[in-house]
Amino acid sequence: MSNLNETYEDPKKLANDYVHEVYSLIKKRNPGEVEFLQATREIFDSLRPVFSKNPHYIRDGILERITEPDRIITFRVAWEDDQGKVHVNRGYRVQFNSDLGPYKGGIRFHPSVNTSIMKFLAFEQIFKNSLTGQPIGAGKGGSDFDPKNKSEREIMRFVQSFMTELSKYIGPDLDVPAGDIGVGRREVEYMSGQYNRLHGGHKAGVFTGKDPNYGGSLGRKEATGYGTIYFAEEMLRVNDLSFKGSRVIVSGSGNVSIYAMEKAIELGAKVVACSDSSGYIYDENGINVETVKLLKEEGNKRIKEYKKFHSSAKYFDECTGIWSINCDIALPCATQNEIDEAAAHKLVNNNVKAIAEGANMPCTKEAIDLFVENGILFAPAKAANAGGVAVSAMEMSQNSMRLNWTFDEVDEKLKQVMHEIFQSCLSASKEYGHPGNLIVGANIAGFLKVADAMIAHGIR
Ligand code: NDP
Ligand code: 2IT
Repeated sequence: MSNLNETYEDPKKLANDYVHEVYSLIKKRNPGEVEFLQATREIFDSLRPVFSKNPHYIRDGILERITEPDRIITFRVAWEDDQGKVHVNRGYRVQFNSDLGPYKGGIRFHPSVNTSIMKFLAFEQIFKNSLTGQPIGAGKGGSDFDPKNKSEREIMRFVQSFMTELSKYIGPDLDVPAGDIGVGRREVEYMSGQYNRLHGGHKAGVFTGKDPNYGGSLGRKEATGYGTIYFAEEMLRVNDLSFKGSRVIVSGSGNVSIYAMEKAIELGAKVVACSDSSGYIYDENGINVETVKLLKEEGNKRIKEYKKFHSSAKYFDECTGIWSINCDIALPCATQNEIDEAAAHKLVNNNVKAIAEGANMPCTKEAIDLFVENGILFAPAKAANAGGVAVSAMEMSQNSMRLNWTFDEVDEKLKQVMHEIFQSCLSASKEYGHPGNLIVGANIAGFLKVADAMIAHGIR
């Protein structure tokens, strides 16, 4: 910044000018990348007090550097369907930051995938992975491939083609992918199989989220959902609340949603609704998670079919209607921007007490502002859903050590990690003048560790 010395007298103005200047710069540099700009803006807004207190970050151009990925790899993925017709999708891997360890983050297969979505997810991952306290950098990848209505063999052929290209850029000490939307254990195993085929034999620790029978960690499948509930329970506890006896709604019915529901119910909550991208089910008697697992984990079915098993359940077309249901705690666990201002108004009017983000950036800025204005407890994604990647890092450790921890050992470590993340968010929120605001706390605590590592590693 040109005026660093002149404005040093007024640290608040200096910080505001810096944030404003860099945000304008990245808006110009990343035109049309709506989700990426949304994610950066939220972080920038939180970091003002950090720059007022520590102007050396400004001199070191920390925001300009942290918002520019190390590299972005995009590639053609051609594959053949069961009828012999050739299709072309685009593959991505954003290797955003490696100051704390190898690039680490999931792979998403969804038709909406584009550069902006990949970059927002990889950018969020920098701060999330930093918060876990584990030695992992940040990345994200995926494709605009739509796994819906594809045969198992088509999915396998697509993944093999995707990995044939991506395999050149990943490895146990370089970049370690995992799952995300549309990518579960089956797809991770196909990726792993193709990687090993290309590398002349088994290489441990290239992927996480593997099958526990073949090098995966017990507890990884449950980790994101359980971790979200452990984090939310900590937040509720310090406010004299708890899951016990509360009404909960959970969007989505995939990996994160299923295990968030399971743990919330175990802690005494009643989950009354969940959804998929077509619609939602509502059951005043409480959702039966085993049925959801049967439909979604084993059956690849739509949530609509839940009604066939439970006559007390009602199905509604249009998934966003779920936010109009009366609840104490809402857990958005499906996708980005699923709670907009209108949905947030409905939740607030129904006296929601707490929100915990299982998905990545599921609430728009307007929705978050409304929750904060109304004093609703808010657990932000990069802290609340960090349990998934934290257990991924544990899977990497187990692979390196050539040994396996039990489910209970992993679950205990997950609880401890979520506790520590909660404590560091809370104490950063206090230290930087926003006591109890976990959004600010998570952004600052996640930022400080990685920013200091970047400075220690020199100007790059
Ligand atoms: P899954 O693919 O297992 O499940 C996704 C669920 O969300 C499905 O029910 C899906 O419905 C629904 N969904 C997806 N896209 C949309 C959309 N555009 N509108 C409405 N509903 C949608 O993914 P995960 O459970 O793994 O991921 C869910 C969220 O959690 C994502 O934001 C992901 O980035 C985040 N996350 C995941 C982690 C993990 O370990 N898996 C870790 C941390 C965060 P349908 O089947 O109809 O598409
Ligand atoms: O968003 C995420 O944190 C994930 N999809 C999990 C990443 C991982 O490497 O386990």
